[in-house]
Amino acid sequence: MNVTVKNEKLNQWIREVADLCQPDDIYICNGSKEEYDFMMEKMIKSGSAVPLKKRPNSFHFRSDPSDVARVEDRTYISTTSQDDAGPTNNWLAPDELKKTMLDFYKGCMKGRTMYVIPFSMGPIGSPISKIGVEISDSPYVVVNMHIMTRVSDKVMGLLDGGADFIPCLHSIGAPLAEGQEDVQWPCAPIENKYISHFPEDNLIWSYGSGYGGNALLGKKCLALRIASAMARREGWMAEHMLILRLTDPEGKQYHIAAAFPSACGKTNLAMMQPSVPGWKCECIGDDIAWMKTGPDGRLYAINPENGFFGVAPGTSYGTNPMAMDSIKENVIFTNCAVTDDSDVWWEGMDGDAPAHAIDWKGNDWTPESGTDAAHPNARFTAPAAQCPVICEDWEKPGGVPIDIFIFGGRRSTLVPLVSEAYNWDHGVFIGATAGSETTAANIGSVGNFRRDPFAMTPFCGYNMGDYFKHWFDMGNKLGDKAPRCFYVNWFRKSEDGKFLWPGFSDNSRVLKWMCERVSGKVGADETPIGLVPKDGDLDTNGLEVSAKDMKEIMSIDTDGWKAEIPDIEQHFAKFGDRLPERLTKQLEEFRKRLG
Ligand code: TSX
Ligand code: MN
Repeated sequence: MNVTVKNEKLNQWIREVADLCQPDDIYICNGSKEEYDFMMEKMIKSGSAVPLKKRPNSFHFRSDPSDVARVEDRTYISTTSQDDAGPTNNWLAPDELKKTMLDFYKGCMKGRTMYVIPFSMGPIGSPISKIGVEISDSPYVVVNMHIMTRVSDKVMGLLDGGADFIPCLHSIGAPLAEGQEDVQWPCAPIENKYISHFPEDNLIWSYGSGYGGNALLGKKCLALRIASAMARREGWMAEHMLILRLTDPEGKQYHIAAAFPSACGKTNLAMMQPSVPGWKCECIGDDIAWMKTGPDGRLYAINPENGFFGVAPGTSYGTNPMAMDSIKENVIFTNCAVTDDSDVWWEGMDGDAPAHAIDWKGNDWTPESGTDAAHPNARFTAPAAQCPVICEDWEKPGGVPIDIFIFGGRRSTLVPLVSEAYNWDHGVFIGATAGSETTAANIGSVGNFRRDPFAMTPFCGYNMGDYFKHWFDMGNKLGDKAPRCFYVNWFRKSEDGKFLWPGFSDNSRVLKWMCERVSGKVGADETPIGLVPKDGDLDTNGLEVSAKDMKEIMSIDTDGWKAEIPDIEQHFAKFGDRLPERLTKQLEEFRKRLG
């Protein structure tokens, strides 16, 4: 071991894990550039990292084809009572799950180095931040954690001073026998993978996968699943939301937090550049928001992350120029295609496909191959500070005051471009019933509609009925200082199957209307589903959408909504007696408004 650890709880945990997992070596990380370079050099030598000539200090990794995404059916919320995990989570009793996993962990780091990664989620020292320590036998995890979280000896300093931390244990589950040669991406077979959360003791145990959210435990495991459970206990919020700042032509700032399920373009919206003249948009975060009430009673948000772990396919100068400019250097790419001139490529990138590349599986690829060159879930890991439109206040310890919550999904029919909730309870109803149609990028068949309350289904660390209740409790606490709630759908289609709304930069028109609602500059029309823009209030200057299409985008299909009611009832019924009455009341009022 390279460092003496003064924090007694940490010291003891490191010893316990080392006794259990039996690594050859223990290395305590300090987050330095030297450490990053050293680890990367080792991975280049072993053949797992490929340096990219076209992008300075950037590297490409190929995962095992069986280890390419989060494994939701191997993800557990392990609470004493199954009811506390609720109907949306996989559950195993803590005793049973820990016994199973301890067997897997026994000797699982033989032949490998055990890395101890102290990290902060949120700016180091912010009152909203939390410290985690990940123990992992994956050097790929270490370099990704360097970018995605704040790994630093300053964190170790806080720990030395007695700060508490969330233990996050990770192993790829691939010990090496004496003399055994390593493979390029070691991991365990699917049936041995476990992504386990013990919210009652703020503990994360992950085994068998080296990919993304399964292995970078600060993100989905800590900042969403464990943090959501802590947030409910402590009276704050951990949400699957982007955070952005909009500034109007007079210089007035608005802060927006928005929840969308996957494949709705959350990262694109987080970095969107307005088409409306005079309006400015800056990115604070693209995935997670931690929010606490401030001294003035308003809700303040921080981005607990330090980087972007973005889906590469579909990212282009057309869809997200600010992301493209964020990934020019100092980036880790995973499961992209590598071109003959040593750059990365993926489906949906600007320009023509390369005539030849090496695909994500390491095979020769040409446009005639008929297969994906990049895996649909290929990723870039890039420092948030590299985003050209990162907000100067993105690391402000106290966060930014949220004015607006947006809920959304991908709906080809029914849901209009934008509506505003009548009040907080109606906003919670919208969040709780929102959902999205599946695309090729999701599991499940294309075009299936699935409810995904607050885009939190895969990430809520406790019973979702209690989570709805927590939203109502936050509303009570915030009172008239609560953010206003809106519902958007960028994906409505015409009868002939064309997207009606141009989306992307033109979404600024929708955000502008929200800001004008908040500042009281515009009124709204009441409809059964909520408040919608009055004629002429949605800024369509310079927009090439016909009046007929605009009408269709905003049309309210009362019969269609009535037909949704039984599905909402079934959805709510899943939560049994944990469903707050205030949601039942919202459904009743909705039914009445529909007539
Ligand atoms: O991210 C998207 N946003 C939000 C942008 C800030 N996407 C991509 C979703 C996949 C991740 C969108 N796709 C959006 C959108 O607003 N809208 C659409 C649908 C759409 C696609 C293409 C066109 C118009 C709408 N137009 C042309 O192709 C010319
Ligand atoms: Mn996400």
